[in-house]
Amino acid sequence: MPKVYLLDYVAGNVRSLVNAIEKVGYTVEWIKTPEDVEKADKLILPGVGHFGYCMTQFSAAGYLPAIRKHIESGKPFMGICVGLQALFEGSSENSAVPGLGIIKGHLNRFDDSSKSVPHIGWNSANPRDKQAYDLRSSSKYYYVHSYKVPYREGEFEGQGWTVATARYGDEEFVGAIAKGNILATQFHPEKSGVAGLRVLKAFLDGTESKGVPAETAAVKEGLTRRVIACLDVRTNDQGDLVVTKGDQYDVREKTDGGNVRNLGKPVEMAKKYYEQGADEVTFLNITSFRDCPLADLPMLEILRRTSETVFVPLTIGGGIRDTTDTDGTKVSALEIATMYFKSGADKVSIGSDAVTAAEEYYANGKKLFGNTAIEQISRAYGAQAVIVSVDPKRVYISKPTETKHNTISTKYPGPNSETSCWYACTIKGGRETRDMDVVELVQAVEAMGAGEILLNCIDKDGTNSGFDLELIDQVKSAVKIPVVASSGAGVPAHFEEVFSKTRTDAALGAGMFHRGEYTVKNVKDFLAEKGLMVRQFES
Ligand code: 1PR
Repeated sequence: MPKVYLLDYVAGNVRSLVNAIEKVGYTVEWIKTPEDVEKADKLILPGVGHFGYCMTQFSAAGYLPAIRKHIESGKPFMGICVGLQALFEGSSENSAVPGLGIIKGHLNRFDDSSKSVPHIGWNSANPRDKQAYDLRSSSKYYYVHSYKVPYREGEFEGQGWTVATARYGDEEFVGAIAKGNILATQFHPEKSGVAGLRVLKAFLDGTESKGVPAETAAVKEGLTRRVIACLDVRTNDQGDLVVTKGDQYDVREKTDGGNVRNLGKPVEMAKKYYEQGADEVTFLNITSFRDCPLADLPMLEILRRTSETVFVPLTIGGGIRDTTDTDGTKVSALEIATMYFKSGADKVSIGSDAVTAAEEYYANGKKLFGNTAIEQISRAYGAQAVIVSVDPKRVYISKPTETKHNTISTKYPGPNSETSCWYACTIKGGRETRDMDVVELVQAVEAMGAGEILLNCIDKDGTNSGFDLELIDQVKSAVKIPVVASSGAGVPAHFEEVFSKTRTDAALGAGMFHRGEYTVKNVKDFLAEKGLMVRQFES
């Protein structure tokens, strides 16, 4: 198989990029020193995280002259995400550190006054005047970033570049840019399903579609409504790893001897949801692994196998905290997250440990410690790689002054006709309730560097009665980072309701998909019928 060279400098999920490259018929050779760059015919520079950190790493390791020489020699070069950003002159993410300056222009941060930042999800890469590398205006691609290259008509075209654009709110930015031997994408082709694999293949095969005019069809640019399939995974009483699903977190059958509900096999189900058009797949390991040697963590194998066939972002949650291995060795949350990233995860989700960290944050007068799992993983892999999974439940009160917590007035009165409530955070899968409300938690974890909130709701979980819109409204107004609404989806109309009535950034379903009542495609078709923009699966 022909080879492509990848620069091995990043902490990040390069596993999915390797899988994607192999899927389109190439093998990967790692570049470990600047001298290795000369060996490369085709070179890919992947990148996640912080612009300043990446550029400083390249520079300190002596890569910048070698990369520049490779590009100037006319050999094929592809930059992905921060790999695109590196080609520009600089970024306001760290103005002190220069970029390669191969393209004239600077990056700046998305305006977060009216939308969530980071920009996470599926958006266009719409070729403006010329086609390039099989980028299609009808396709959607997966983005995750806070800084962007603003697009101004003609600016880059004037320098001889071909540009494909996307729009987030009222900001138009560069999604991909190409000239001669160079292709750079702000989106992740390795996480963009078939559309992304096509772009990767066109680059590797050298089919850049020079000069062919772009399709003229009108394109609706913008972030699509993100639909996520979630698989709660645990070992059942027979010792098999199964996908399960609870009712308000109780995963045991009411009959059948109270066995753990077995709804199928994790890898197969993840693939099925990918092919139905799921925009992301989330695995939550709801069984503690305390008694299992870390090297044998069952989710590692599930991620390895899933990432070979599922080319959308994968999240893994459960047990991500500092811990002690069965042989007594201390293992940090960062090391556990690293094992997951190396096995194919793109994001990790932290539950119980986030609540403990938030309690310490407030006890410390809202000062950051710097060493919590969230901070460590966010520093090493970027905020976009850290999700905090919240498991709140309603606490009714007769009047708001009765509590110090952030309350809401509710349309759904409590057992004693109470019209006020607050949402208490829980840990250990809802088994223990803490004296912390959901607003306090999400604001603390945002300050620590979490990139997204997975907002479950114990009262709604498994009820098929729709999302808790009041909870979602309260959390959305408390943070700038994206929020994924979870718990309660029973029919496609519940997704339409949560997208139209709240400002949620994504919505997640579990039981309705696992029980085969609806497919992800049913949900997307319904949203499309109602005029909401979605990405459909491309085969
Ligand atoms: O605390 O960091 O070890 O993480 C444990 C993780 O496992 C947390 O993310 C926690 O939410 C999850 N978890 C723990 N116990 C359960 C359980 O169900 N017994 N599952 C559990 C949480 C909730 C959702 C579910 C939605 C949608 N699952 O993810 O998928 O509620 O369901 P629906 O659409 O069927 O209503 P840590």
